Amino acid sequence: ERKDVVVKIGGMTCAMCVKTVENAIKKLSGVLDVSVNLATESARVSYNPALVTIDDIKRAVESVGYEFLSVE
Ligand code: 9UX
Repeated sequence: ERKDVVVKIGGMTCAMCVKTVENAIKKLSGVLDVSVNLATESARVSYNPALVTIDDIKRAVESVGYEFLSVE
């Protein structure tokens, strides 16, 4: 199973921020694909909902110091 969400993220201001957030989300097993966009301050995440929850993604973002604002 595969689910796609777009998550609004606060606090990213440079390309390194983007990489940090991308890597944090990628580390979760069950995440299939991540693409973080600085201009729109968001991350598109494809994941297996049997293995990963939105709350896991939230914790991953917050653990590296950024804000999880909303899920679209
Ligand atoms: Mo994006 Mo942070 O720089 O020191 S990684 S602002």
